[in-house]
Amino acid sequence: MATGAAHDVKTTCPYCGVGCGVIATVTPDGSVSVSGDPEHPANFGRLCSKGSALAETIDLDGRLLRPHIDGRPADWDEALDLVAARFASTIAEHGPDSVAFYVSGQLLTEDYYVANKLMKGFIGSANIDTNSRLCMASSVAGHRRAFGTDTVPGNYEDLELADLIVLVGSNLAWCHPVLYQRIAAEKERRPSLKIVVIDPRRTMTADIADMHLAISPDGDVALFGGLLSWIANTGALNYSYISNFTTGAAQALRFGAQDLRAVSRKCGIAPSQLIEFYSLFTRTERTVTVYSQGVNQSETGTDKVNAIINCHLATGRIGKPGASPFSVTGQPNAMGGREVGGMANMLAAHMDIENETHRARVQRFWQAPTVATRPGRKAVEMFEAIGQGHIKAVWIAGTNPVDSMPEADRVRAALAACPFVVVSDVLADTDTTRVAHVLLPAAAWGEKDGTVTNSERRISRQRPFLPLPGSARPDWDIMADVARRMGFAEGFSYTTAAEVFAEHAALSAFENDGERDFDIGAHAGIDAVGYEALAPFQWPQRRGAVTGTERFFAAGGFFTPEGKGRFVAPREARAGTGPLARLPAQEPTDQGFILNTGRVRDHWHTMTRTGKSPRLSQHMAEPFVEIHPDDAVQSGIAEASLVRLSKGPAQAIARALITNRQRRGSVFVPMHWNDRFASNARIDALVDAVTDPVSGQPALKQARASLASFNAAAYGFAVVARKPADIPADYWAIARCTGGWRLELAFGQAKDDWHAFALRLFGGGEHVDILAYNDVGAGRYRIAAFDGAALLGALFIAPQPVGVARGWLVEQLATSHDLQRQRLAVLATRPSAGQSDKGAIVCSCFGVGSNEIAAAIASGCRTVKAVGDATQAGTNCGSCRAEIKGIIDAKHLQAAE
Ligand SMILES: Nc1nc2c(c(=O)[nH]1)N[C@H]1C(S)=C(S)[C@@H](COP(=O)(O)OP(=O)(O)OC[C@H]3O[C@@H](n4cnc5c(=O)[nH]c(N)nc54)[C@H](O)[C@@H]3O)O[C@H]1N2
Ligand SMILES: Nc1nc2c(c(=O)[nH]1)N[C@H]1C(S)=C(S)[C@@H](COP(=O)(O)OP(=O)(O)OC[C@H]3O[C@@H](n4cnc5c(=O)[nH]c(N)nc54)[C@H](O)[C@@H]3O)O[C@H]1N2
Ligand code: SF4
Ligand SMILES: [Mo]
Repeated sequence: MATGAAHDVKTTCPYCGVGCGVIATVTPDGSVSVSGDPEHPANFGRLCSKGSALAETIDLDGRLLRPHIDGRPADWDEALDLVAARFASTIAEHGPDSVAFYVSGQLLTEDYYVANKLMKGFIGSANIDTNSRLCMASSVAGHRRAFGTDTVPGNYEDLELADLIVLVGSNLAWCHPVLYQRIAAEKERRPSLKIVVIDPRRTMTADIADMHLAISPDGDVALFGGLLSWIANTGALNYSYISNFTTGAAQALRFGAQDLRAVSRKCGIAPSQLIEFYSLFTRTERTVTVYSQGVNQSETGTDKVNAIINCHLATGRIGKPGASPFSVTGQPNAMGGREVGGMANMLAAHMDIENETHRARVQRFWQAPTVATRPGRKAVEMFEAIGQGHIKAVWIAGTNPVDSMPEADRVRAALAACPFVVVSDVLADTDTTRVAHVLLPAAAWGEKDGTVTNSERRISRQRPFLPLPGSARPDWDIMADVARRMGFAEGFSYTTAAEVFAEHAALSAFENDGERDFDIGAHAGIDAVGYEALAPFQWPQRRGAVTGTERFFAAGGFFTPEGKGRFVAPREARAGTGPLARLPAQEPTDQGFILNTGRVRDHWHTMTRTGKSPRLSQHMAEPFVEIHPDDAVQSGIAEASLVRLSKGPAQAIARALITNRQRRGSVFVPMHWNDRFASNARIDALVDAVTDPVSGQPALKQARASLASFNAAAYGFAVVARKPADIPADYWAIARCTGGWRLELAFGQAKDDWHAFALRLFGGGEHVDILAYNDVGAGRYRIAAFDGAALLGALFIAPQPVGVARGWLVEQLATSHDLQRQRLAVLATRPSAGQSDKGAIVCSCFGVGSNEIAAAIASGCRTVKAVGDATQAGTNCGSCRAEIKGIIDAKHLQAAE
């Protein structure tokens, strides 16, 4: 690496499917900083809170640096020989379908390509599935039904060109923040741009919306069926588009034909609001409908996708500037995984496993000994088959199914009982690595080299800027090495990621005369130099093409056999049971609450990376459950108390967050917390593995759970400089902060000796100075321990949820306490003169808390910009601007009352 001067490397953010360009600047002393790439067409320089904090997540703390076999370090030869031998012997004894790969939309295209080639072409099974099954499967299935292939017709630019953006089941403000910022900026520039949010919860995304439709869970098929009727009844059908380019309109329209009151009852939205939305949609030619997991993760996910696409086909609003349906991808390479056919029911390069011509073509191209002839097991079925002993060897790469799969306890038990489990990960200790026989250290973001494809089909390079640590290797390289050891040397002789990419590009163009949408033949002969320089581009980019085709289907050209786009009526209609014979999930209380799950702004999935960042860990520091105030009263749950959620034997404990942003009868729990960060918060243990019959995607948003107050005799809050080895509390949640960790605690029974508990928690040595205060009668106890001027730990115990200045206490870990007065202030949690408690962190970039924002508002700031000028909050990445606006609005409401 260059010495002397800092150098910049252009790469792509490893988090969400927006796919922002990032510039990593490496200084001669090895420190790294990141900024947005102003030239990248996804973000034009912007980054969200997670992207901005990337440099905080690349340290080697907790990294897996060597292969391990049964818990002991091993070298690569031993580990890979074992993997190859066990896979080969299992296949020899039980056939190719007795093994499986479970991979991830966070792998790079090159990794994914090699894994898929090995399983489908050389092992001869299609038992390779991916966490994209939990994420994009319904969108893929819906696209294939309507378009004949898995194509996203539009571009990000369409969001700026639209006059109406409908966001369905998408919390864009938190989950695709840079797209949200692009929309927010356009809305500010052009207030006539209308935004409608359709979500059972009033999320932060709803804060820029002109209309929020608080739909009942799974009411989407009815809502968009009703819209289709409305379009027809008000003369808004685009007859020429329908007759020239589509089929199936009549049947879909028959399904949609229902009166408004029936629709209203099914989707829980008042007729007047429906009319308002339907008229707005009908009269606005430039409409983009963006959808995400509130659509995909449902038992009716594929029908929801088609119900949305039907409305766009009916109005001819597809693939036109500012007018398209738009499924946004979650993971950085969900789209790339689809291109290589990394799912159990796909082949490669958008070819179909059921199609004999396609199979023969792929086999010929790969010169493979075999090719899988039928779809393999989809994620939920795959783990069932592992549990039943049908699959006897599994390789998991880049995903953490013990936390993220529905019925997660069964998944854990299945893996624990499986004869041979291989896990490739970047971390040594996750809930999934704990059940592995062989652990393989993978190269992480910043170290690995390859490509990813974002939501608008744009392929960008991830480039390394850090050396490979320990003996870590890139995923494609590990997979290819195992393939060679299994006797498939000729198909897997790659020495660089560029070679893999060149082959993938060549396959996309192989015998493709326009029959297949995915074609990047322009890059088929790419060499190392070209690959290094590869600038972001959109597919398709056929051989000889200079730029990609920007949009699909404005003038037909679908990939179905008849070349037409298909309207698809939902399955109730197809089954002849009439419109929505089965009602969508309503809110009955006898079966418990509807358990809706999803994401928070500053955490990523199972927190393996964002959990390392003090900045990102302050926004939401523990698992929570959002409950409507009336439901809280009925269930006897008080604000900030703890709630026990249960479903059968599975339980989780989370903090009550009582809010009228939540619907009655539904609760929302984030998916992120797990055994590494909380005592009892793996929410997927409570989620049933109910799947959409077409896509196999689990209904992760419509589980059920019962709620009860968790009766704690004592609550605690602590800050500690060193991470405790164990935390003997009935409830705990731990979060990183600058200088240490913060902990929330609760106990079914108060302890007799809090002092001993505290010292165990702090890991205190002999020369520790202790200040303590004990009010036995009131059940209050406080202790602070200092090692010289450094705070080693402080613990606060109370019979109710502890009310202390958390933000201020956290800062004390990084503060010097030379004077007794300063130490006493910690014990009293009383900021001394000139200091104050920031409150809960809202702006993670500048560490600005809610109290500081409230103070700015009290001193006269009336707009997000004014608060930003006064406090800096919201002036870097902008991810918190919706929350700042929320605080301003709430203060105004208070003032008006
Ligand atoms: N901060 C952050 N960003 C992320 C991720 C992350 O972990 N953290 N993960 C990335 C990934 S992989 C993904 S897939 C995306 C997901 O991005 P999103 O889909 O935007 O996120 P979710 O929070 O899973 O769910 C979106 C919304 O669906 C709503 N919903 C639930 N049920 C229904 C319903 O029946 N109908 C409708 N219309 N809405 C419903 C929920 O209330 C929720 O607000 O985010 C990506 N971005
Ligand atoms: N209840 C509920 N469950 C859900 C969801 C929900 O909304 N609700 N959402 C679902 C969705 S959409 C998704 S996408 C999944 C996500 O769920 P997971 O994929 O299980 O979550 P991650 O935490 O992203 O797991 C990624 C793992 O890969 C490791 N890793 C990171 N980089 C690399 C690499 O380069 N190579 C290798 N080999 N490993 C790497 C990380 O350390 C981590 O252990 O969760 C699903 N589960
Ligand atoms: S929006 Fe944020 S998380 Fe998503 S790619 Fe951009 S910087 Fe990364
Ligand atoms: Mo996802």
